Amino acid sequence: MGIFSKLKAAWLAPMSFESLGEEFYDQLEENLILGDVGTTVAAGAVEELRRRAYEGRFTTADQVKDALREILAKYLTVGDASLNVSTTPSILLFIGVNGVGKTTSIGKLAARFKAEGKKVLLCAGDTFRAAAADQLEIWANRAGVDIIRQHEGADPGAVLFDALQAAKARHVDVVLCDTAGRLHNKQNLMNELAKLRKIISRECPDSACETLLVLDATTGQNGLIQARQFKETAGLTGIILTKLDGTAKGGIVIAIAQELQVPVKFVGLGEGIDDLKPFDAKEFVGDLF
Ligand SMILES: Nc1nc2c(ncn2[C@@H]2O[C@H](COP(=O)(O)OP(=O)(O)OP(=O)(O)O)[C@@H](O)[C@H]2O)c(=O)[nH]1
Ligand SMILES: [Mg+2]
Repeated sequence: MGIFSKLKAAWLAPMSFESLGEEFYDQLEENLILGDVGTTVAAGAVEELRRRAYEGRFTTADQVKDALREILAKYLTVGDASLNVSTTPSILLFIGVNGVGKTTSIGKLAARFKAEGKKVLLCAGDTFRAAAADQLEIWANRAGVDIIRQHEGADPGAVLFDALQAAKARHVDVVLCDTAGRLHNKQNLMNELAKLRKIISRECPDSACETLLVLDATTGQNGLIQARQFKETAGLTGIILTKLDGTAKGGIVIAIAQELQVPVKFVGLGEGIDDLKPFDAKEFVGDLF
């Protein structure tokens, strides 16, 4: 259900746009909070809307909606929303809790880079289950790209090391590194991610490196807690928001962008190889309505 579905009545009611009623602002703020954008953004957005209304800028409900879209989109516009793959190799590390869509997003991005004519290498850094590397290998075949994998239980750092050496030797453009899903509050598992980051900066000091948090759009407030923890231990350069094809709207990324200043870079819209799109803040916010 969209953030504003409950507000329909308020939109349709005859309004005096010089002073949209207090009840409208209260409902709007409450619905923004229910939509997981966070209390800071909810209060800030309502405040800004109120200021514009006071300035007499609205004569139709559509203008109010447009203004709200624009205000919310501004909160989402932080940093650079494109992936930095400017060096050869460039390294993308995918992290996040279990089942959010890390491996699937890697498969989709691999196909995308391949279509752009880039040489792609996948790194099976999830050695926790043998099936994890198998799953990544299926994606490698689908996308028509190479993969570096080892046996189940191998040190993820060793697999990454191998992949980086191979990338340099084979003049690979982009290395996409999978990791095992982990809970953000399991410190030993989180430390492993910091170790992976160190290996990348040691082996490829001049490479562009992105650490991408994969986030399931159905995650509510817990998404912010996850993002804080992953940012603190592994650093984050971007977010991939998956499962936006469902009913979930993923409003939590507005709270994350506002608090952590981490941009959303791609969105997942299904399980297929083509179901990944660069993030568009205006479109995303429009879909909240
Ligand atoms: N509908 C939908 N399903 C998705 C999307 N992305 C991933 N999935 C599905 O979510 C499930 C989990 O995806 P994985 O890619 O295995 O997730 P993961 O983060 O690698 O999981 P772990 O390695 O177990 O932590 C699979 O069934 C995917 O097909 C998406 O954008 N939309
Ligand atoms: Mg996986």
